[in-house]
Amino acid sequence: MNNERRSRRIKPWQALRVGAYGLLTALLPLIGASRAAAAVAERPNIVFVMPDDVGYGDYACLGNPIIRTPAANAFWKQSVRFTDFHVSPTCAPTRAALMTGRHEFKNGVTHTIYERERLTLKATTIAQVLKNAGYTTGIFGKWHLGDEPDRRPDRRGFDEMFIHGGGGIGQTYPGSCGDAPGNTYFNPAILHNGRFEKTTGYCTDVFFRQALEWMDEKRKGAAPFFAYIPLNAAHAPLQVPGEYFKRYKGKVPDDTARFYGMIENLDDNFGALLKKLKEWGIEENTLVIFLTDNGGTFGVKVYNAGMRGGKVTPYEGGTRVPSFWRWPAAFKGGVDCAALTAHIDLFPTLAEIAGAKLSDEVKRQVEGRSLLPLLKNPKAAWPDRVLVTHVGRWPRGKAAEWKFRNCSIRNSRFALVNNAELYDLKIDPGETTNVIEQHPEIVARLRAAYDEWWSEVLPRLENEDAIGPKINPFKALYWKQFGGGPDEALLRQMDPDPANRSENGRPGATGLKQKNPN
Ligand SMILES: [Ca+2]
Repeated sequence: MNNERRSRRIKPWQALRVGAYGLLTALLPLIGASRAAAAVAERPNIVFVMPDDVGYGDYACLGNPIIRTPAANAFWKQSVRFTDFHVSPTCAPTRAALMTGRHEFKNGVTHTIYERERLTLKATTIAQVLKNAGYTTGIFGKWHLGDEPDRRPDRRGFDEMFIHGGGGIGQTYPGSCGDAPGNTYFNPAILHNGRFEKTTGYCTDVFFRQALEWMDEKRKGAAPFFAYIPLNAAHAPLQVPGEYFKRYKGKVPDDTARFYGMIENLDDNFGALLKKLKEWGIEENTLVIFLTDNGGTFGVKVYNAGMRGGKVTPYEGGTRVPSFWRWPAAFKGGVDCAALTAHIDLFPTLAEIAGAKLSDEVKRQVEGRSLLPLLKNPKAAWPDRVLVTHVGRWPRGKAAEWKFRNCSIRNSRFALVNNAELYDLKIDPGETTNVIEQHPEIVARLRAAYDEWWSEVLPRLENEDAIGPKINPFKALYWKQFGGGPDEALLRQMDPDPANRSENGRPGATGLKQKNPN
């Protein structure tokens, strides 16, 4: 066999190992029949941990002077850290982009409630791709891409499903988006593969415990596993074990103290997970990804890493998040990568690592790029690109009028915000000085790209006029299992009739309002 033919036969995951196991990889073609098995065994497990509503400024390793995040700090030291990594400004949109490799609007996701959080059934998820490539897949925590039976993760590529409903534990919104009745962050009822379990403990502890039990079982099997652990913490309501709140009480405002406590609790769980991977002897060949799902919230007023804005804004503070990647067997950690990267890159990265064969349709779906070249060499060539952010959340039927409201379009140097403000991020990362007059050519280019993008997405907003069921599906399922039903007030709260909504998109005529519908 000549070298050319041999190199064509090396699978992507084998090629990755050349650095660490060059000799082994070189010998693989000589091993004959066992070669294929050896190659498959080398594919890593994948563990993807994503806190909710935690920003770039909420980690000690990223400059926060108050919070304690020892596990994240240690992990940061071992990881490739993307320092210009962007997600969407809110929860469901980011999740839609992560699961599909394309902008959330192309998946019909333009909000976090009112059926506009539902991921189009036409999309293929990364879980489906990994499953088809031989992985076993599990989700533990917050899905937030549709609560109806055909929208849930067990129908979107996850073998194991352990989730709350809606965008958060205890939520109730009109239509389909809502959690089991009466749930709080302590002892919540969680949907486990189609039946509710009444759990014991704090929500974050519960999700990690379940994920670890599942990983412990799956690590003994032949297939590599994909464990997706999107926590609902530290999203509001700020319910936190008292001992964690006490650690920050008096040092920062009370709401931030609760928020920091939730993050430290999550960090303790993350540390315990990393310790388990080591104990189990699978640390070397497990890819662990840690990122957050939108910009900062209750910590922004204390420390925001020099950025402008937070969650639900189109500025840097709304979308730039921590993004740490560790896979000891394949690439070195302890380095920053400054390339402009994003949530849409996760899908193609994992697909390549898994050696998945993508259909032409799925290839057309994916807009992101594989991060593998950067993970192996953070200074690898990375052609400049344009990324679009739009906060969405327009009142029903107003999409066309919202084209230039709460949006930004950026390349690696400039961000054009709301079609009226241009920031030179290289010299002004805090977006303080509008330089739109100084760079007419840049503005023209970004505007043209935005126009093209908008005309492409507008016809694909399939959820805009959707009307959900009268009862939240999670609640209906819960009552079916345990008995009970809604009272009048809850019925009004779940009423999907758009006439009962106020113009700003919050429940109107019902008089029942909730904060932070994200
Ligand atoms: Ca969020």
